Amino acid sequence: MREREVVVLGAGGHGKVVVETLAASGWRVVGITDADPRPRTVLGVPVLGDDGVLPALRREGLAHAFVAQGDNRLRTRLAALAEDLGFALPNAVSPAALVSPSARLGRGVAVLPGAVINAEAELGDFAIINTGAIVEHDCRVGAGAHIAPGAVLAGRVEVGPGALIGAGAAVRPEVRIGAGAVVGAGSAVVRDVPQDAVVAGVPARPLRPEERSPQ
Ligand code: JB2
Repeated sequence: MREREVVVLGAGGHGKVVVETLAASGWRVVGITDADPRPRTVLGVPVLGDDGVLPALRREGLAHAFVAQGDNRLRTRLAALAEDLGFALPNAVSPAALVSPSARLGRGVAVLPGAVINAEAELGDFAIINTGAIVEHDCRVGAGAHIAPGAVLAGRVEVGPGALIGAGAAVRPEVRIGAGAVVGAGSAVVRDVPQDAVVAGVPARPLRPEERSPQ
């Protein structure tokens, strides 16, 4: 009876989108946890408290959790917490996304409305493919990475774990983006980006620390 029930971790902007995406794909979202535990509803779903309520939910037989945090590190950390508590982490795949039957998805992955995942692309655990993003054939998106709205990864691009590809950025075929790197919104990435680098612009170039906006 409870196999299509899920709790969502995060009542913010991403949480909202995830709640709708899960509901549209046949899940019943029974509640949300948030660092701000005040009772309220988000799109009609109750905020049950902070993550301290998760063990009780698990004991009551709830088996699934989805971590809806845009911050890559926090999302990955909370996913480990939820799994340690014994929750399974399903994917949230919008029925309005196009996912190739040959694409491979890990667990806890969000594929939001209008996203396209093409042939034999691989999406690592807890990745976000945000609204309208395109992940072309044979791309590999690492665990905990985020491809922001409208970003385009051309064929065979590799995005390392925890990297962020900003909204509307475009990445040329076969380019490799290192783990934890950040690509600014609207950038055109035409060469490899090292681990933890921050790049932006057309073509994308490294940003000095004082040029970076706070994340
Ligand atoms: O440890 C936590 C925790 N820390 C912060 N556990 C839980 N369960 N919740 C936590 N939060 C809560 O996450 C905050 O109290 C807040 O309600 C929520 C984060 O909301 P916010 O709207 O600031 O960010 P977001 O992660 O939902 O969305 C960001 O990333 C998305 C991908 C925004 O930048 C969005 O615009 C973006 N689309």
